[in-house]
Amino acid sequence: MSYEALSTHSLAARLGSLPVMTDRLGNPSGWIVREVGDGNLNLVFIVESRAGGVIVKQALPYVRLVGESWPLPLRRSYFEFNALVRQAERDPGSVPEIYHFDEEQALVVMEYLTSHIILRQGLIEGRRYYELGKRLGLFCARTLFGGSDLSLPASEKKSDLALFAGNVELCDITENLVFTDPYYEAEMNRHTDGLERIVASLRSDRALKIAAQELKMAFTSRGETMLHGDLHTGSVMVSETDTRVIDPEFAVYGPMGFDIGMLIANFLMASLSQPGHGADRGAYAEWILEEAQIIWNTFAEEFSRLWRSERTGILYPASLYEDQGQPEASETALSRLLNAIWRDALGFCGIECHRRILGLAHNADFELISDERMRASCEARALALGRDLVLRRDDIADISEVQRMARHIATEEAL
Ligand code: SR1
Ligand code: MG
Repeated sequence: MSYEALSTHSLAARLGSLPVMTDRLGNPSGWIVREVGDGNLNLVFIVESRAGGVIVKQALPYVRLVGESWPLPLRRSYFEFNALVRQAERDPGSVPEIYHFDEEQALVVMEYLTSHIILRQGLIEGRRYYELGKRLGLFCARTLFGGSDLSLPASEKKSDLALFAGNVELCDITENLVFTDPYYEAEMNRHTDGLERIVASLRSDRALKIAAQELKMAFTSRGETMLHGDLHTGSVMVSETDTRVIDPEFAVYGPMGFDIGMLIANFLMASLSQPGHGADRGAYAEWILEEAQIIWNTFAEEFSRLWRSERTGILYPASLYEDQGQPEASETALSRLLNAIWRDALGFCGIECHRRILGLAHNADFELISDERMRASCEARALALGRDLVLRRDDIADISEVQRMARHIATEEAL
């Protein structure tokens, strides 16, 4: 059967003969099907029975957020499936278990995380999660190291670079929506009333627009590792004790700092949005900043551990350093690489703050603030922080300095 989008009515009949479904759910007559997709692109079904539950995620041939006027290839589910398989290998337990992939129907059947919710929702509700920053820092280190020439045999890295280079249309979304559209009056952009003066100032900021394109060039041309490609707090599911990363359909080879910069940006925005969710959220906003610090510090620690113990790829071979009795040279090389990732991450972090406020795809962290003046005020702070992060990325020493910058801006009236 050629591709056809599933519906709550058709799903049991269409998937009812798949052993991966019946083994877990029993007879299709007992299945209860709900469509719960709240992302920008796909259909997501929860299928449950007395015996258990699974998630069925299916790509639509267009951008769900916009409609059929914006076609999008189904093969993004192929890239998502391939990325999930690799992430599971490189960081076991970090992603949902995959039960089945159907390329023609662009669907993946995977583990239903019954006690998890989307992290962004939890952060809006003011909830704290056990070892959140640590788990995400580990994921970034293990997947970014594991997909690179520091770890993979050269032939495997090159074939994966080629495989994910086919994810052209999703890259095109990032290239336009993240790096370019926020910085001019692109058709699909929108922003909160009250930000006009700041928006005009950012869009006429020559240094910022040059930096944004420098970062875009890094994204398009530096195939250093397999990226998740869309690592924000809506791509993370959490329970009280567990953290999983989902939705790597934007996976592509790119610069190591991209995922971690995007992720930290979403923590900074979550923190700066807290005044809009309650006058008593000061301590909670600080907790989010602490978790952002843990993300980076855990990333750097785990990346260093992998460098020292699992550096099996073609880059920085031990034959040049440790085997020559020069372990300190290896440490210097590691430190220089972490510094370069840090600077890139700061740049991507700042750009992400801008695009979520000025572009098409906004964050619920801000969107759910109903008082427009309050929303504009929180967003203005994130825009100012984003600009500083991009333009001062070569001078910001460490994540503690980013925390200080965020704390300071949270006390300012940026509107
Ligand atoms: C048209 S898609 C808009 C955004 O949604 C996805 O989650 C990505 O972040 C993309 O940029
Ligand atoms: Mg997504």
